[in-house]
Amino acid sequence: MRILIVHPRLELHFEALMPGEVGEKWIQVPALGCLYLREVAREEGHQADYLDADALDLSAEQVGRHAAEGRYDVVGVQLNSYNLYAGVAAARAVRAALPEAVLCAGGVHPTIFPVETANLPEFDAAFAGEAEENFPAFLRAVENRDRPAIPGLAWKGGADPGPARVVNDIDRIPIPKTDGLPLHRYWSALARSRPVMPMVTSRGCPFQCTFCDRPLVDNGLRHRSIDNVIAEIEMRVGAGIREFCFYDDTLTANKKTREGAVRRARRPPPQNPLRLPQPRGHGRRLRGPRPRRLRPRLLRRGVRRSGRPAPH
Ligand code: B12
Ligand code: SF4
Repeated sequence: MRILIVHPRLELHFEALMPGEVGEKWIQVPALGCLYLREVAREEGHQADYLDADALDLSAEQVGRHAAEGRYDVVGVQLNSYNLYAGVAAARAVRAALPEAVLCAGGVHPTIFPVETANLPEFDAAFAGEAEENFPAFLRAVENRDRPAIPGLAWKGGADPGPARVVNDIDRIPIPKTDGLPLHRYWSALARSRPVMPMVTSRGCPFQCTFCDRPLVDNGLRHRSIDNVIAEIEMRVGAGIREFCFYDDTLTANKKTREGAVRRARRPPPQNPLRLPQPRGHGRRLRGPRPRRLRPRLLRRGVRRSGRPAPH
């Protein structure tokens, strides 16, 4: 099948209430969750594409036209609460332009409201939580014109699916490729060079803060191996990526992975043939569960509040 996964353009509906600089863009990166799903769909033998309507500044109508031109069988839309209106508008435009396509939603908003999202007229199904297990199962169901009960997958008019199954060994999840991405559009006000790519070395969090949504979707803290993390860095550097933004829920939770990866990335050539720049970070982000011990160790390992990348 032909699959399209859409990261809708962010449209702020309350700009008039905010000081100008709050509405300004300070970062543009792809939606990592969508890239992971593009890769698992490809592994299942589908032709899967990712449309970064946010980075490309595409309106809902343009997304609809793109879907129709590509004659996609399934269109998935990433929905967070902050881009809900824009995501639903994009799905509506796809529905109008390509009525035969099956539409689904995933992301933080359907994770919290799976049944309500699936029952919106724009969607046929919605995913709660991580979808690397469920997206291929959903695609198989669509091919078989079936609606099996799958934990974490809400069908229109169906029951609450409960929490999703997740991949415990997250090294098994394929590393997302960057083909077809508008790399030149990815940047961050915190970075010194472009393009920038987001990355996670772990998923989940061991804590249960009451104000946070993570415990709702948390399936325990899971880490990628150092080899797997380094393989992604090497792949990205090969594609011309110059800086990374790490978006782990709790980057500082596992000392072994974190320090191991930093140590490996800092090895002098030839052990570090890519001659990666010295890793840097932002001092205030380094506060972990044991800040007094952790910070000096990370700082010794080369993580800096600021600094110049080593010359290539
Ligand atoms: C990286 C990140 C960012 C980055 C990049 C955002 C982007 N372009 O994707 C930046 C720094 C830009 C950012 C900004 C903001 N963010 Co943010 N961000 C995150 C963060 C830390 C990680 C997301 C991520 O990549 N996770 C890793 C991937 C692998 O997981 P995932 O995204 O959940 O994807 C999985 C599932 O959700 C699902 N899925 C996801 N998409 C889809 C699509 C389909 C079709 C399907 C089937 C499934 C599916 O499958 C994926 C694979 O398992 C989350 C916290 C979190 N842990 O979720 C907050 C989070 C998403 N952000 C949040 C917020 C509020 C914001 C801001 C509005 C903050 C602000 N006030 O400015 C802005 C929005 C600006 C913007 N233009 O996007 C909230 C959203 C809350 C909500 N209810 O929607 C979160 C949950 C943080 C929080 N707890 O408050 N953010
Ligand atoms: S992610 Fe942070 S805020 Fe959320 S439960 Fe974990 S430690 Fe608490």
